[in-house]
Amino acid sequence: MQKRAIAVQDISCVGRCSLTVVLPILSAAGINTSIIPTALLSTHTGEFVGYTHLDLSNQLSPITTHLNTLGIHFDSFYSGYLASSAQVEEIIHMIDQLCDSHTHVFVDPVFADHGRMYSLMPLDMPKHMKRLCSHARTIVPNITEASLLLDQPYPGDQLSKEIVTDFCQKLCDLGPENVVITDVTLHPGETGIAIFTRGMDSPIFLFRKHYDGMFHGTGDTFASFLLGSLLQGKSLETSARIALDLIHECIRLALEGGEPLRYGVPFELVLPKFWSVLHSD
Ligand code: PXL
Repeated sequence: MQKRAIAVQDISCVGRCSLTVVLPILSAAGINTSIIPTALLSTHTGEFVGYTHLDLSNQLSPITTHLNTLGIHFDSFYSGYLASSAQVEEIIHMIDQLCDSHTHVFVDPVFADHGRMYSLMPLDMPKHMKRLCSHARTIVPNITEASLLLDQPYPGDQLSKEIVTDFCQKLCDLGPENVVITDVTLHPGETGIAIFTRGMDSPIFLFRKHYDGMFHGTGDTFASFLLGSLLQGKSLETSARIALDLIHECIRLALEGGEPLRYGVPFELVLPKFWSVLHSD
């Protein structure tokens, strides 16, 4: 039976992030993917000026109420970028209405990167997002979001294995079983991820060559590869490894292709590889 997911995040018309990335990647993984848009923007909020922003909060409850009457089972509920901190309550309500005990609740607490909150993000978002994380089975913060969720200083280039381990343990204590932290740099020239499941003493670290630059939408792209792979039955570690290799290749292709980086990464070009890696043992 085909797996079914529902992705709850914004539509940014241009810039390859959130739903315009999540939907094709989960579909390429063979997942029947529904969406609930949280906001409609002309572009993402990084490196563009003059973008439009329509908060769709007033649609969330009516959509949820209607979908609830359909009685469908979602194998995964995936939340990402939210238009306001008030939307967190709506998302928790959606989880209550649309998920059952078998639904993999996957939360990407999208609100900050490189030590700073995104433009338009209310300052109380980390506090609210922390509540949402407590409802998740898996969360995928970057290192900036991890520190803000835990109300810890952003470690910057002081980051160490001990700090990442502490963050992973404390994030698990909020409720999730799995934590994957992205944008982990312990040594110059390398960036990677920390993969942690409750009960582990320390995370599994995976590193790849570091590319300089701001790569918009790569958190959403990484998370979508990870979830697609998890839903196809791969383990957390294998899925995270697949997602890391693919996002690394996307960034390499973005730099090679020469398109301005604000237009996101060419994830379309690695979808055939994603499909074949999902179908190999
Ligand atoms: O990629 C995260 C993201 C999603 N959606 C919007 C954004 C961003 C990051 O800047 O602005 C609208």
